[in-house]
Parts: sequence; C-alpha cells; structure tokens
Amino acid sequence: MLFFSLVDEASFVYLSEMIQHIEKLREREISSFPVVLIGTKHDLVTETIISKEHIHSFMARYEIPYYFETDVRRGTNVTESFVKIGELICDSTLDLSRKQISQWEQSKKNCQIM
Ligand SMILES: Nc1nc2c(ncn2[C@@H]2O[C@H](COP(=O)(O)OP(=O)(O)O)[C@@H](O)[C@H]2O)c(=O)[nH]1
Ligand SMILES: [Mg+2]
Repeated sequence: MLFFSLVDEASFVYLSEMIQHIEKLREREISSFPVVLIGTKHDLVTETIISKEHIHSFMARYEIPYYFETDVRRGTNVTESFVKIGELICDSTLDLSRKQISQWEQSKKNCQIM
C-alpha cells in the first residue's frame, strides 16, 4: 500500500522514490504485484495541493489501477482500501500458484523415465 498525504506535497514526491523498490520486484517477473495508492487526510483538504492530473499520471506511469482517498476521522475508504489490497494479494497468489503448476507441468514433459 502506497500512502501519501493529500495535504503534504513532499509525501507525494517521495512516492517516486518508494515506487522504485516495487519496480525492482516487478522486474522479477512478479507480473501482478499488488499495489494500491492511497491519498490520506482527505478531510483536511481545503485547497488542491496535489492535482488529480499528477495523481493520475503517477498511476499511469507505474501501472497502478487502484486509488483511494481516505479520511480516518469518518473512516471513509479505510475498509475499502484494505479489502482491495486483500483481493489483489489473493489474485496474485493464485496467479503465482497457477504459474508454478504450469511450470511443473512443463517440466514433467521433459522428464525421462529410464
Ligand atoms: N483529520 C485527519 N487527521 C488525520 C488523518 N490521518 C491521520 N491524521 C492525524 O495526523 C497525525 C499523524 O498521524 P499518522 O497516522 O502518523 O499519519 P502521518 O501524518 O501520515 O504519519 C495524527 O494526529 C492523526 O490523528 C485523517 O485522515 N484526517
Ligand atoms: Mg506518522
């Protein structure tokens, strides 16, 4: 889960550094590495500090399909964010086990019985 504060531009800038760690994991062929982007403290936003365009271009650049704006005072989108990352983790675990099964099936074909 990648968090930044909607009222702190530096926290959004820092995401570009953080995402590099995820990019390294993605290079290891973990195709569906689960990531959810979260803008926190939505209730404190009085003026736009981080524009929607910046958020969307970050998501597009790093292929992050899910974004939530949370407000812990009201509890807005808190459960939703955790449910979504949970779903993505389940999906990617299933993907990985399917991949492993198919690799195993492949390797069986190369098996020679002497
Ligand atoms: N109003 C409001 N305050 C928040 C929210 N999230 C965190 N805070 C407050 O911000 C302060 C720091 O909280 P923390 O969870 O460490 O968030 P961080 O600032 O992102 O590190 C605490 O006083 C929290 O009560 C939010 O969504 N809305
Ligand atoms: Mg803190």
